[in-house]
Amino acid sequence: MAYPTFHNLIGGEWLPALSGKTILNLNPANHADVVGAFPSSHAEDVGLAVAAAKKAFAAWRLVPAPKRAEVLMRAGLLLQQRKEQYAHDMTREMGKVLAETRGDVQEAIDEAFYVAGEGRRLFGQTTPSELQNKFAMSVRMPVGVVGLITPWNFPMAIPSWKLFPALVAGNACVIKPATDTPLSVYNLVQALVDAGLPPGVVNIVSGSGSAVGRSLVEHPDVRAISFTGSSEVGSLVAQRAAATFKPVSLEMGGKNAQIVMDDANLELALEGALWGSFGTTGQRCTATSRILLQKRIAERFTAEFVERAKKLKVGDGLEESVEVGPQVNPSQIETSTKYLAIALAEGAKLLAGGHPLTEGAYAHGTFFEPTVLGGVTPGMRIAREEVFGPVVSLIEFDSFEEAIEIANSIDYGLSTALYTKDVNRAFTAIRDLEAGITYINAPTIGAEVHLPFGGVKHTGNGHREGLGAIDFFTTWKAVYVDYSDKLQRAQIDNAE
Ligand code: UN1
Repeated sequence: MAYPTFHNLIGGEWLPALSGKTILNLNPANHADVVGAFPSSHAEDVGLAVAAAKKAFAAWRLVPAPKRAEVLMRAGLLLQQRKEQYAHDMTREMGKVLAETRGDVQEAIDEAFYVAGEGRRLFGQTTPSELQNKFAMSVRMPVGVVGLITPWNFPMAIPSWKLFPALVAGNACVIKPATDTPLSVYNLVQALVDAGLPPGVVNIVSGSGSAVGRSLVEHPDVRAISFTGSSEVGSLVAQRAAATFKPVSLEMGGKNAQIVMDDANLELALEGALWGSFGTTGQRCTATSRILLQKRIAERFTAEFVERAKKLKVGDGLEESVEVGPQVNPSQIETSTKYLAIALAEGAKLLAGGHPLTEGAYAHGTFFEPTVLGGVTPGMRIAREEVFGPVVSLIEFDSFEEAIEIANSIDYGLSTALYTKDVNRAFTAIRDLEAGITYINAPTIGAEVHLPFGGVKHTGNGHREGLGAIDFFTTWKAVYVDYSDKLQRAQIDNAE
């Protein structure tokens, strides 16, 4: 079957990788469907892109921020017009169902409109000087050329969380899309280009993490790196970036718990658990992967949850009736399979699913049954390590305090959810859950773009996307204007 070939975007020109090599982007629901061939780039391509970005930065940083914001606003409007096409492209390359890929494009639209408003804020502070006739203020400056390394699970939304704030702040970008889902980044950047973004302000270099990602992280002219991916790779990114003192924003794994108290609205908790666990085929950093059940309702909840999980329709995300799409690639299936074996060996009980689907309509894709494990205890690896697939563990507890302790007993701290009608417990959980995000009576997924997104412990390194991204993509400058017409020595001339 014929398929299109895509090039890198460098300085406004579409160029093949210098290696001449490409990587095929396959539809995970049907590997015979090739979405396209994308460049397999290396350090030399990154070098060209960084040089182009550096050149473009010189002019872009001088464009008034409200004007920069207008480009984002126009890009958001174009994304609205193209939403259906881009969602379709995304389902083809990533697998998640159309309702969700529409949501992913919508999140990029939301981000464009949210961040466009920032063009007329980018607030600094004014503050009194300790000296007479002296004015003191702080202003935000762009960082320079920034490197963006983005994941496959939110192929457009997460790139938009990085690109748009970086751009409104006046930075130039080199983005490396995930090798599984580059087309959505091309679509996002195409909207920016069509909205009037000057050449070189955003450059795309496609290829592997070990070649392109690493070169970006190590390049001396790249001033900051924003990365979303696994904690394992994030740690390497941070270590390598340290050599050139680059600030790094890391958004990584999760092992997110939904706690269900015995006073909860059980129907609501069931719907939330099902959506949180199996939405995006469990491939969200915020996916529910532990459901903590208070003993009195555990049996009832488990029976109903298992029944509903078994009924979920798995298939090609392009079919509107499908509820759970494929996993993105064979290696994700291997991870799900591996963790299932580990869990069973540790004594967990398989209550639903548990197998890759390989027959009939599933034969050419990477499908895994929605899987529920019971009898899981907090010390088991399945209760502590990220699977990033449709595999969820049920853990029982006695008291609220025990639930909080179990929820906090892991290395990750991204998202948490509590289902209860008890307002005192809700606020106690908000205070005590060690996580960047806490939901009350809502699932662990569903973050909105204008709130801070990120986590604690091994989930991140303290930065936040959404509200917080501008902090990462700007650097503070302190400005003193002395209008006294004489030398005023701080800490000396004004000391009594
Ligand atoms: C992710 O979990 O990988 O919060 C990103 C959500 C989405 C973004 C999720 N808005 O569910």
